[in-house]
Amino acid sequence: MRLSRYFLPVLKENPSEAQIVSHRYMLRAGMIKQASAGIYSWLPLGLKVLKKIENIVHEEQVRAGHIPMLMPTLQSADLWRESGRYDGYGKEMLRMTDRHGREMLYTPTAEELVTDIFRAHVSSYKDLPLTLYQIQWKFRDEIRPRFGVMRGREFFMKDGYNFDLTKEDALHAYNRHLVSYLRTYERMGLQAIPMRADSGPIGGDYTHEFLVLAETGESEVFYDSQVTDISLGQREIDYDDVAQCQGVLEEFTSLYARTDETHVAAEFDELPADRRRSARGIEVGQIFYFGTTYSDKLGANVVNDQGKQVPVHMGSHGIGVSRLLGAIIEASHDDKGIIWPEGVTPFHCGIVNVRQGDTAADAACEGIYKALTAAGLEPLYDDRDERAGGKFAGMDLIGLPWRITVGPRGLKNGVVELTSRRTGESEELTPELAVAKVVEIYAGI
Ligand code: 5CA
Repeated sequence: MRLSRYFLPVLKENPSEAQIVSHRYMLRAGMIKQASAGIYSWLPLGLKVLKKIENIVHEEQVRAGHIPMLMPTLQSADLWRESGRYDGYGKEMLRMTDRHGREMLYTPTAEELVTDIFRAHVSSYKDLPLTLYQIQWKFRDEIRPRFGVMRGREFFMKDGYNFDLTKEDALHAYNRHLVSYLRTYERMGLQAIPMRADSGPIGGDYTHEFLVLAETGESEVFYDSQVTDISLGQREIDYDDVAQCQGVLEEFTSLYARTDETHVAAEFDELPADRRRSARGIEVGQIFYFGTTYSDKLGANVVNDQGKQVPVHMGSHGIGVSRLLGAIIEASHDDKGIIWPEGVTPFHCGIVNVRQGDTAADAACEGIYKALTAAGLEPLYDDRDERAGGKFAGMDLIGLPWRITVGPRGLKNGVVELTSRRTGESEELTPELAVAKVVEIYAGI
């Protein structure tokens, strides 16, 4: 993309409504624009990152054997009356009436809708296990929407639902989700710690929240410092291997890590003092096993191998896809702007022409642009007739992890500069080598 032809409405001043850094940078970098309280338009740069995150979530869900589908944003109230949640959900639910007087609602979560699909089409244990998921807009009329996409009213969420014959099978689905979520967050450059949590209005005995540590997080968390030393890394996971998934769950959840809702001070105090940590965190996902709560209410049964009708065991599992943009920025920025991890960056590499109009500089930039594009990467070429200082500040703000700087002085010696946004370190290389290096960096991502 050439910046002269793109739509990147960067703000020079700090917007006064933004209280935390991720909100400030998302507005300043022209990623989002508030449409009304807690509701945002996704401008081109914001949409690019949202899609990258969505794509990682899809890939990891499909890898775990889960099946994507799409349900509507509007639902009929009838199903929610059947499950008994219509009145209980309270004011967070946005309710409306259609022209025929039928009560409708904007989906805050889809346990009822997916169970209705299940009961219409599945009747035998032979069709299990089954996990369906979607990545779809949700609406919750939060009393205090704030911090930009962190606590929106309209937000993009991955919600998955497993249907299993037995509790054991459903707990394997729970473990599979835990493992796939760990992989998902790690691919985004995030450490998200599973913590024992409260099940809230979804209900159920088993639930973990995934928290990214950040001072601006809304949740208070308590943990053993050793949990921050564990990562999934490159290990091979076989999602059908019950023991392996259970092993990963135990590895990641045996040490003390809880949100304030389930915190037990007496237990925490038994840890050696130097390992006790209390901090704040951003909840980027939650998994639940709730047994037959919904299948009992909505009559989602299958015939088992004895020919008997039994209710299916279920769980639901969510990832805050739009919230993740905020969480990543909170975890990865400096005072100049965002620093995108390579896995989610909107463009792979910036190209800054410090002397637009100089024949040699223009030609070198074109060559680099074409070579990166031909290698399957997306560069952002700042080809505007602007001062170099302004171009650098803009690139730093939008946070592309790599920048190639091209100017007549370097070109006289046959070199351009390759700079890492994270370390600020630069290297002088020939244009060909700079391209090769960027291509190599992204080869493994
Ligand atoms: N039905 C379950 C799982 S599918 C569910 O709704 N879980 S949830 O309430 O925990 O939401 C899943 C994730 O969505 C949360 O972990 C959080 O990351 C994200 N989320 C929830 N509310 C908001 C909000 N108001 N703004 C942005 N993201 C949100």
